[in-house]
Amino acid sequence: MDSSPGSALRIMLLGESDVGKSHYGAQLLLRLNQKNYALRMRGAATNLDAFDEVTRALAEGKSAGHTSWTTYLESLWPVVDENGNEIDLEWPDYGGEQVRRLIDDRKVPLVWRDRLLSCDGWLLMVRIQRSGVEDDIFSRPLADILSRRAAEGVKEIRSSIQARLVELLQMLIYVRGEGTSKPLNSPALTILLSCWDELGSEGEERTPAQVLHSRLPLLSSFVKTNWVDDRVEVLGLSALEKSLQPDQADADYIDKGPENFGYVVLSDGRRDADLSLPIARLAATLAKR
Ligand SMILES: Nc1nc2c(ncn2[C@@H]2O[C@H](COP(=O)(O)OP(=O)(O)OP(=O)(O)O)[C@@H](O)[C@H]2O)c(=O)[nH]1
Ligand SMILES: [Mg+2]
Repeated sequence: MDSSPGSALRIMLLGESDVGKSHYGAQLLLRLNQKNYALRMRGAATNLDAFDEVTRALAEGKSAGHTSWTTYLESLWPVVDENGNEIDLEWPDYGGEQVRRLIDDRKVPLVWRDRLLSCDGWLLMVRIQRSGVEDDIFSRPLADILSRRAAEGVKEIRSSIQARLVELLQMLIYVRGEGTSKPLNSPALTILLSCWDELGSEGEERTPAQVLHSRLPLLSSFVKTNWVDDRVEVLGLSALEKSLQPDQADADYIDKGPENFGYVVLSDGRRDADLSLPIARLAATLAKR
């Protein structure tokens, strides 16, 4: 295999804990090692430790555990696209707790600042089924919320997930020094609605942008207002295609192999087994600039 240096592509994968970052990483690796997808490996990947445990669990038809919150690992995946463009993909895996802290503390530690400044595109993973729009000041009048919380004896008003994600994006845009006075060209952004299989019939009837608009309207309009149309994309992702258990093997997974599960939902709602498409498309968008 050829492993001459390609053009470096740093993707900042952003997602709180439990959105599916590690399982996507492991399934993506399996896809990249096959020949029939938009991206494929052209040399030896380095630093795959982060994915070993998940890959092992999936081969046994089980799901793996959380990534320790202090972990931050970056692996280098030399890939080539269908047009022969060689790309060195830097792919991170980390405990999503770190992103939660960025939002809660409203502070971006230096290491994260450096990562954000040097990356080319953002891939924001949102697990829509776990992102219910709770009551917050964006969805209901404050007086309503206060009276309900008082009745329920709840003291703290937490912002909803969509408010937190908007806050995260605002913070990151600020760190990159990109003002929002005009729509953003850079960084290109892909919102990946993960665990799409959990949506059931809604996932069959709606496109990813429609799901984002109906479930997380604040995030949807923030992105529409602040990004140039062709620099942002909303896709669905089901890295596993179904729920797996940590302690009970799924017979189908063992029979067919984990590489035969998982799909991406494209903007028009079509499903595609090629889990490398979100990255291939982001790389193509970045190449256009
Ligand atoms: N149904 C379904 N479950 C999934 C899918 N992808 C991941 N999961 C499950 O979601 C849970 C979280 O996935 P992880 O990949 O560990 O999430 P993470 O973002 O790496 O979480 P942290 O390591 O805590 O940051 C696991 O129990 C997975 O089995 C999917 O496509 N469909
Ligand atoms: Mg993880």
